Amino acid sequence: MPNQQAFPDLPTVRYEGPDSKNPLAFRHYNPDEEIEGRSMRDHLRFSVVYWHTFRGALSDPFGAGTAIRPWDDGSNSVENACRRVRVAFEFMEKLGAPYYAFHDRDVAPEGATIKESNANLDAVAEVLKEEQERTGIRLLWGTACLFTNPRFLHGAATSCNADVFAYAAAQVKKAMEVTHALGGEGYTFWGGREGYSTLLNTDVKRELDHLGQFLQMAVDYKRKIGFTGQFYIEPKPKEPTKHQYDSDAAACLNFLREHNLLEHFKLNIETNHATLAGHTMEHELEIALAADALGSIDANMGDTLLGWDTDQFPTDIYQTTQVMLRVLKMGGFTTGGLNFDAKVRRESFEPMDLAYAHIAGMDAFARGLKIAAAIRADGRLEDFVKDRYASWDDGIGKRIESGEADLSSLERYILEKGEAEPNRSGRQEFLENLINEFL
Ligand code: XUL
Ligand code: CO
Repeated sequence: MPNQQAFPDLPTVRYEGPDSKNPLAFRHYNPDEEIEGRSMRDHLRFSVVYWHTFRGALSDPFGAGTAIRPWDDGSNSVENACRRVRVAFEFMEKLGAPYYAFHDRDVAPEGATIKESNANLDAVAEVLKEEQERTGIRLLWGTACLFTNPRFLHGAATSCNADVFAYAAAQVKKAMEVTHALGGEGYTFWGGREGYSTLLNTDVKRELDHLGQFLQMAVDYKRKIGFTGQFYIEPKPKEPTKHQYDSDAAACLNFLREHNLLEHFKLNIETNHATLAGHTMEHELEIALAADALGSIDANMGDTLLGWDTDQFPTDIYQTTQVMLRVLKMGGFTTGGLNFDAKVRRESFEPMDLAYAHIAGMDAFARGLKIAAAIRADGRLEDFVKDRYASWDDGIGKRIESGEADLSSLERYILEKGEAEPNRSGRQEFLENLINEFL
């Protein structure tokens, strides 16, 4: 039974079907319902983030935090941190979220020394472990916060100061150990300040090489402690820096390839980061998929009228459909999941807003999953794309794909043929209308 402390007005959220008017029920997320032979729970693998949901004060650059969190005494004590863990698990259990994710410094307070910080983290990890065992909720991934403390103002692994690199390494070592001890299924590297504000003071080549070394050390240590979770890199183009090195999926893949790290990492793609990079989310997912490197998703959405990382809860069904089309195309998540890296608006300051927000996100993705599965079952979209490339299935196309052609043989072919037939229509509007049939 869930604890009944911090969320007295939140019952265990249940599926009531599309006609329900109960705002504390799911209309579409029916965890045991099978889609393409797999339960919705296993398709979606929802994860609650600790940082926004339990540490976000709802401040913005112009104003103080507005969040009302009666269980939190606002202190930096380990006791407060441990109480918060119980609240987090009460919330996640009532919500029916199977996973969560955290940074080291979200769950436990930073001490005066790294030794003290490690002891704090160990103390809180004990409670995390207890609550994981009590509820069956698991850790999707852990990570280290290498961007909040002023020591990281020039970056962490890409800092101009070698001592800062060493500090970050020590912090990652500990965060990985704790993630491992908690049975984490992954570990994420988001380069909070791994980039630059101006090139005038920056040795790009040296910084990138340091980042490569840093990640290699993490790979080595992972092997040493027998941690088998998946490593992820999370692309983001800017904010807080002017430019982050891991700016988008393609840049991350190139970096990993250049530093011989590709086999050790997959990508954790975040919707609002994709749009900040000037891409659609589906573009980023396709690029990751094409390299067989799509690992996990930080599920949120941005606001096209605002130029920053608003981290809103994903409620746009068109977008969740596009995402789930790619997840299904991949054959489903293995270690990854849909991690709600999202925060309620500053105006949504009551504890119950956390529940409404997650229910909205979960239902939007459940609907996206159902719609995506229906589009796939219908088959017209897939057939159209397949057909569009039919010229590659035999004849000259097949010879090119199989490596049998060269420039001379292609010249002979086209001299004989005379002209390349104009291709068929791309039918974009027809396809957009086809998608709308299913919404
Ligand atoms: C920042 C962001 C991070 C990562 C984890 O924009 O998305 O919270 O997900 O460090
Ligand atoms: Co994120």
